[in-house]
Amino acid sequence: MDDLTLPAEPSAIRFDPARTALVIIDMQRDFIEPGGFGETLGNDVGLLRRAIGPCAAALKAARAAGVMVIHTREGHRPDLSDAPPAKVARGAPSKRIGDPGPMGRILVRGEVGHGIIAELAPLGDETVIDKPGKGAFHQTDLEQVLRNRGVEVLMVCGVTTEVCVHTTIREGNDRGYKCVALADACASYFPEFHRVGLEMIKAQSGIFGWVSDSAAFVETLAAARQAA
Ligand code: TIU
Repeated sequence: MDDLTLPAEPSAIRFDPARTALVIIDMQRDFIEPGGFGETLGNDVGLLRRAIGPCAAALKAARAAGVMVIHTREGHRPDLSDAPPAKVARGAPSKRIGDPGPMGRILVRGEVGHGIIAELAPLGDETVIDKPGKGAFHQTDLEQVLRNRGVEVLMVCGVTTEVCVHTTIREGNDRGYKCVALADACASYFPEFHRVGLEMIKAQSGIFGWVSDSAAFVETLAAARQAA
């Protein structure tokens, strides 16, 4: 397929669906549902639900168009050997990483809370990246996976905008990927941080990426299918 043009800010971006990945960041129960990591930090987890529908729409469109889909999950080994003490000890959460909660141990791999929400459950042939940090490249094989598929453009969505989405876009940009945040498919516990986080990406002529939205992504892929 020829390159497509996605409406975005600060400028439209051309992308080849065969060289593009939809990267869905950390749409896990631990961040989105009560009783998980997000709530232990004192956040209103309900604010993140607004990203679910747009993520699901982008996911459906990517699957239909054969765009590579990558899901990430933040979390740690059960023995917490990969959890930096500075991360575990930080702040005054109601429960720390590894403590038992209503969805199992907080932010620990294999627990119910660590799983991706049912609405966005990965299919068997989709890549799931387990990440110990905020960025999806840190201490993972994401870069190898992308290189093996010749991926050049990352459409990034998920939670939270200014933490794991931002860190991943910054990491991807420094590695040479063109990174696009799908604005409505991202969310934050702090709506103002969401807004400003997106502004930061596209400021200075797109200092580390582009900002578009789920409808633009869906419609661009749908238009290409109709034209084919
Ligand atoms: N707390 C918060 O806003 N985010 C995280 O801890 N991780 C992710 O963003 N996934």
